[in-house]
Amino acid sequence: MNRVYLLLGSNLANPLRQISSALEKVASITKSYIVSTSFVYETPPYGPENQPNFFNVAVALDTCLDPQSLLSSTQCIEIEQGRIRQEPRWGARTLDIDMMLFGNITLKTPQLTIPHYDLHNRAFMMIPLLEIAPSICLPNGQRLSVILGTLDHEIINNIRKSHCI
Ligand code: PH2
Ligand code: MG
Ligand code: MG
Repeated sequence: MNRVYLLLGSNLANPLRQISSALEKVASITKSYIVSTSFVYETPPYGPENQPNFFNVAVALDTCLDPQSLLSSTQCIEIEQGRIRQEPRWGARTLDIDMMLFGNITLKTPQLTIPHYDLHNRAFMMIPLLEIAPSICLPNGQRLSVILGTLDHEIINNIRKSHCI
């Protein structure tokens, strides 16, 4: 059993509804149990700015699946909720489910990089994650709260707790 931290994101087609529907589906992934979920945060788009704000939520999931099997499950949920794969990089989407951390595993395959390759630059990932796991460390031992502290304060201040799940 591993504890996985997912980040759900949406900025199209009623994002809050997308998130709550996705949470129900994540809760029903085989051999996996939701341990906790963060508030929903409203976050300015990282990357291209000409798109709506995102809504993001972190989920702690205990799973007996391996990373590739869990990825297949989360990709099915993305597709069920209208995700189109050819969309522009970092562009608007109905639903994105990213694996931020998977136990203490590090992994680099063409399909999957764990920890998430850009976690250390993304306040919209670290802030919800630290809400549910305040002392979480990367597999190399670095504390995430310390990494977040190195980011620009303006970026951090623009991330707002938005809704309770
Ligand atoms: N996801 C992206 C690109 N940019 N920005 C925010 N604020 N939140 C996201 O989830 C997000 C993003 C690509 O997956
Ligand atoms: Mg993403
Ligand atoms: Mg993704």
